[in-house]
Amino acid sequence: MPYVNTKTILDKANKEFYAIPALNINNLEFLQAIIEAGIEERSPIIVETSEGAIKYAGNGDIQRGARFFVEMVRGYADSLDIPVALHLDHGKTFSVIMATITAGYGSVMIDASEFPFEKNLSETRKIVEIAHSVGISVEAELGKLVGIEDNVNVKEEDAVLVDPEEAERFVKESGVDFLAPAIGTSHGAFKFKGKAELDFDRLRAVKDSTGIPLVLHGASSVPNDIVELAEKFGADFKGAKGVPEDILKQTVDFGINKVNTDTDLRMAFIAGLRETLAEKPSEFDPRKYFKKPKEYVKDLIKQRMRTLGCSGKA
Ligand code: PGH
Ligand code: CA
Ligand code: ZN
Repeated sequence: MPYVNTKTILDKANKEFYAIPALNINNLEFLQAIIEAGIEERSPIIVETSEGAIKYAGNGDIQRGARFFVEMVRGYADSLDIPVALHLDHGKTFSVIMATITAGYGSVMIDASEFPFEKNLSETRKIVEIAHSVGISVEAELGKLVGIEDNVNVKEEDAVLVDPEEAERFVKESGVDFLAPAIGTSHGAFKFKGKAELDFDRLRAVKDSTGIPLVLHGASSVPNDIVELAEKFGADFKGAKGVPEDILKQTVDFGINKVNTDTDLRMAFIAGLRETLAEKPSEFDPRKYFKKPKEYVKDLIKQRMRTLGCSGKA
């Protein structure tokens, strides 16, 4: 049960009321940490890459980057007995979406959420037609999240929460497999100035009207112990704040099945890297200074899998 279509994993989660963290990677070390966590928790795994990650991995060549990730993830998945899926996160460029479909990704996100509803719908429908014709599932987004999206800053005044009635029509007319409704989260490490609050009523209404697997973007919790550890070794993450673990759990109760997580992995990795560099100044073997970062990333993911209820579901 190695490399699978993302829909297989998410349809089961939807039916059985749990969620899977969808974990962003840019390189080998994050994948290794994710795989280890999945094995130890017996959880299904969803790995995702942004367009930026694909460009990075391909050294500027998107075909090469997409193929690289498919080979790497499938190479690991083939030797496992837990399901592993590879997903394109925030696909915005037709050529990148096509490169991932051709390379063998299990699902793609078409993020046309910055456009007006009708254009978002038509762009999404176009990708659904192409992807479904080759058995690949599709995620789309409704409403707009604030924060950094692959280095583009979406301003607070431009944020819009999802409209549940629009969501129903959007899902029906686009044929999309998974939907990301904007309910108050944002990307990055600085999500809330005051209290962390999400619009659960809106989330519940979207679930009731669509019934499909729902995706929470901007779902990192930015754990205090990680922030403190990184700051102890010289980082400056002043004001960092994420979605508290108990709120994440509540989103699952209201219908979230895929929990997009990038910032937390980056922060755990950097905390471990800073610690190692500070404590072992004479070390120059990268495999050794990646050891602690990978451990911290793995531990964070294992904890998240328990919170979301996917441990033991593989
Ligand atoms: C995310 C990740 N990726 O699509 O939504 O969000 O910045 O909260 O990890 P975070
Ligand atoms: Ca978006
Ligand atoms: Zn996102």
